[in-house]
Amino acid sequence: MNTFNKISVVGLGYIGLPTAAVFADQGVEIVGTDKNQDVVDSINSGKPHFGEPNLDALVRRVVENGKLSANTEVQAAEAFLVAVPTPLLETEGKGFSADLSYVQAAAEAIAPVLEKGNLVILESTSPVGTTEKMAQWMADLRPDLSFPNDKGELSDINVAHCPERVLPGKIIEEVVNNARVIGGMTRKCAQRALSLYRIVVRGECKVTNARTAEMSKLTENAYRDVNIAFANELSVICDKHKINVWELIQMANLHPRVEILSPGPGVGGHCIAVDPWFIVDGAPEEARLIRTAREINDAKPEFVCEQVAERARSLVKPVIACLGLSYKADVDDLRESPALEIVARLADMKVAALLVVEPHISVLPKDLTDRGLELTDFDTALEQANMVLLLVDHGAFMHIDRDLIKDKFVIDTRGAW
Ligand code: SAJ
Repeated sequence: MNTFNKISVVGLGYIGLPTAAVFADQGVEIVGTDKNQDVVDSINSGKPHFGEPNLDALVRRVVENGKLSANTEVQAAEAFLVAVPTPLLETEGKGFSADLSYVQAAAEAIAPVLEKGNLVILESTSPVGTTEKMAQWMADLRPDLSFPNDKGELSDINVAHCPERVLPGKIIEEVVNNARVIGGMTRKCAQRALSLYRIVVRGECKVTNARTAEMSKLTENAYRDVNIAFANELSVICDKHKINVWELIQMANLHPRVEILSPGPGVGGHCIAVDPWFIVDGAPEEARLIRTAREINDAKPEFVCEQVAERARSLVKPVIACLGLSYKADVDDLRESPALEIVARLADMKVAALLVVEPHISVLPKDLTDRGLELTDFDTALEQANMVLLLVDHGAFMHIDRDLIKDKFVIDTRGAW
């Protein structure tokens, strides 16, 4: 019961593909599914469809040795790992809720191939109660099988939630070494999920129920969001008082029980800027601090644009080198990126000519090309600009020759220089 020879991974994105590859590397046969044919073709040719340190060689190896294959249809397996997106849906006037349509589609795609004794694990970050819903969606399609929703410990199918918690840029290392929270709909579900993760996870594995596991993941990201909001609010207050916020934080952090995070141009990525809304949506009256933190972080790009516009107005012909577009340093991921939002806003404000530098991509996103912007290399941008706006603290920007910027207006949103 506790050995898994064949696992199906549904959704081969930023989480699903590395997870599939790490299991495959331990000798488990992995059949991955993605509805995007290009993603499937790319993986079957041994190439990941996005950049992530150490992923290329790993995927090539497991595809070559036949342990990982991809498909657009879900195949029968002993266990199913669901790693599909749970994006935000705007709820009129109230904020945002989770779009569970991909989880539902995954459940409906798994249901026809389910067999008695199978285990289904939801890894996607989800609002409290989603694992139960996923089980119910499968149960609705398979009245011949019993699920934990009504048969509890005796169910034919086991269902659990084990949220992914890996940091983009360190995914391969963290899939293996991070502690995992394993939430079963029943104790048996949790024990079976535990035995599955033990194949690859070296970190501590904590067993709990599905709802606690769901809330645990949301809590981790909301905790970080609230702490970054504190730093971002400080940066706005310091701007008013003409205090260098970086110096201030360095001073305050000398206290043994103070550890303030770094202010920045805003909070991006597909996790921290998203997940706290799932808590707010589930408890709108109660989650006041968490909502406010989201609003503070979301307001930061506009604040940066105002700062830039004010400086630009003092120049006759402002030309701004905008350095970095990704949501954080040394990744190519532009999802929910505040840097991208800032560049698009500045283009709309028409405050200056903009030179966009992003060493991790080769083509600008449509949002920016539609605004007539082009990708420029670092050296050319520095040469032509009279203002420099550092938006992402990429390693490539850190060893800059100070002489090149000494006569330019510099706005460093990351406190990196
Ligand atoms: N940021 C700041 N100041 C800071 C730290 C971060 O402005 O002091 C900004 C970053 O620039 C970025 C955003 O916050 O725009 C988020 O970056 P991050 O590195 O804090 O986190 P993510 O989104 O890459 O990954 C997070 C991680 N969660 C936590 O650290 C609690 C990761 O472990 C999760 O697995 C991931 O979310 C996820 O998938 O949920």
